[in-house]
Amino acid sequence: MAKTPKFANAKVFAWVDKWNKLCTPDSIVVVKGTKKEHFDICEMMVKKGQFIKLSAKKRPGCYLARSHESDVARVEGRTFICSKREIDAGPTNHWMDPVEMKKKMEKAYKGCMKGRTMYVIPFAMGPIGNPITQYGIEITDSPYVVVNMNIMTRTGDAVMKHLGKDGSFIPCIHSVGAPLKKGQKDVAWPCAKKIEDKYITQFPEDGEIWSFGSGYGGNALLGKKCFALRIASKLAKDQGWMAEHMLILTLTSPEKKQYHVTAAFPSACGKTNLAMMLPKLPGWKLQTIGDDIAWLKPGADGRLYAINPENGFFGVAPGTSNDSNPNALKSCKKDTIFTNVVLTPDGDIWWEDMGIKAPKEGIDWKGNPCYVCADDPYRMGPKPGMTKKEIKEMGYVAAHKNSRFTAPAVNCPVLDKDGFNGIFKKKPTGVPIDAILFGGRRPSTIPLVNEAKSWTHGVFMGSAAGSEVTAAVISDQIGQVRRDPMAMLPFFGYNVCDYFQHWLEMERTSADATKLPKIYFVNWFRKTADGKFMWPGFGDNSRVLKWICQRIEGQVKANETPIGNLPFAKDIDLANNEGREGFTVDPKMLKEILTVDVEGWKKEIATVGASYDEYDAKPSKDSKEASKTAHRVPKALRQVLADVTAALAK
Ligand code: GTP
Ligand code: SPV
Ligand code: MN
Repeated sequence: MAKTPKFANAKVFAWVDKWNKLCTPDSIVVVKGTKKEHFDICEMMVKKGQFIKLSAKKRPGCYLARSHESDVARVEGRTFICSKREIDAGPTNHWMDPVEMKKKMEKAYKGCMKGRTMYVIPFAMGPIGNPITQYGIEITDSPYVVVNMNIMTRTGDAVMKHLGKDGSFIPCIHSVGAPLKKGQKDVAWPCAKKIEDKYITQFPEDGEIWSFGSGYGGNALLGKKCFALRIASKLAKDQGWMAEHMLILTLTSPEKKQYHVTAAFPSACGKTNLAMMLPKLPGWKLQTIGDDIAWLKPGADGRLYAINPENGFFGVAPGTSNDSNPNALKSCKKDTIFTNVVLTPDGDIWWEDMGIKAPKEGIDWKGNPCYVCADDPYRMGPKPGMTKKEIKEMGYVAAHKNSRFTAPAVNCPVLDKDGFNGIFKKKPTGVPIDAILFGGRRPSTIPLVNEAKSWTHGVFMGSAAGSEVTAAVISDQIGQVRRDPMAMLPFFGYNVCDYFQHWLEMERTSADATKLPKIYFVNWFRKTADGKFMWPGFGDNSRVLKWICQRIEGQVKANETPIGNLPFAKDIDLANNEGREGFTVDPKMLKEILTVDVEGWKKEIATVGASYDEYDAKPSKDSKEASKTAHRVPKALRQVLADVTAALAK
């Protein structure tokens, strides 16, 4: 049995000792967070066949991993919020009694690290020492998780030192759930293969995260969704701040005025892209602070101040090209881990819609050979000489739809270094937010941009968000529209109704509510009847950001409609509207996506009402305990719903 190492911090010792005894690893390594240690682990994984080292010339410091076919995305069906009372997890979460869940999971953890090394990762969510930053200790038996955590969070000695003798942290335990017998050879991607053997469990009241059976993304990199969203959203509610699934960007106008914008879009709906977008509009400059998560705290001046708790980007690979997101491509030029993309013969990587011609031959995400398509040099198929149509009909892709790159934020050429380090005007406050955007993937009905008439109306817009389900989650509903309030559906750490109420409270408790950000709803994804995007998106989205800045400054009028304030088409700046087909704005389409589709909206609002009914306390054994107002959709939001319904009927 491995001996538990000494730690200055008694709580860290107790956490590691507990799991050492239960999981019985062969050895224990405490992660120091040095470059050498990081690359030593990567090279060890190369030797074990778990990583492929990419060309030192084309992708220095880069590696490719291929996951098991059962382990390619978040598993929402196996994600649990284990509060004492079911009603506190709410109707959108899977729940189990925490005592029962711990008993059940402890059985699974028993001996689960046999034949493996247990890594102890001290990590920070946020710049070390920043007043908003929080800390964690993740125990894992996955070296893949260690090197990904090294990129996605700040790890190692500096964190341990900051924790000192009695600093607090969120304790996290993770195992791939695949112990090795004596002499048994490891596989390329160990995990529990059956979905029902995987558990992603949050204990919001204990502030603990227990994950078992998966090695992929948010299931295993526990600082990300489990901590920075599920656990943090509960902390934030209790302490009066917000933990949101939002990018943060800095926008500078030609007049050199700076704006900070956050945007909450569901998984694989455009956060990374907007966060590092290259504006098409001349004179506008955009810089990145974060691409997935924002922690926002109210300031004494009434404004909301935000930091990015992360240290890297876990970005969707397919679709990332020089046309769509050149800064993301540059971010993964070095020191990046790629998962489930295509390996090319020259030791580089490739994916669908990378804007680069496919190699003649490659290895697809499953490790099988793949070949350039006969009639489209930008596609690959599983057999030589296949046509685009044949490949499409098979539903074949060479890079998995949720294949990802894990890239260090410092690689991003447009990183706002001050903002990224939580600094504004030389103080560690985070950046003051001017606008909050909500959005989703909506082929119909939802206009390009819609401004909320008030904070409450904005909260309503967020609560009413819907989006097509994407490959970021293992689901049989991919492509169908589902309600995804504030893009947080999979990430609420508590009851969704109480979360809505918390958003409303931010206005009530603000030192100056007139300074709160203005709220907008955007939709880059409207489609024509024959399935073509009506708006070019990407760099052209700068045109919408400019309109938002002009609204903040009171420089343009808006079309006041029953659903909110829409731009007049003439106010969307079409400067530099040149480029390839599909990458320019069609003024006729622009008119259409700025018009209220009254019949579509009537249906939309009815669906929102139905979702509210579902959120209202479902009968559970706690229902009697629940008061009449808690755990119910706030009256103020029901009122907006009624007002919009009435206005549409006129
Ligand atoms: P998560 O990391 O899962 O939270 O996703 P995300 O919100 O960061 O999504 P991301 O920016 O990676 O975009 C996902 C997919 O949407 C990619 O394939 C993009 O090419 C595509 N996409 C992003 N922005 C736009 C846009 O403005 N228009 C269109 N048509 N597609 C977009
Ligand atoms: C998402 O699904 O929203 C992601 C990817 O950002 S994961 O980290 O796997 O949750
Ligand atoms: Mn995300």
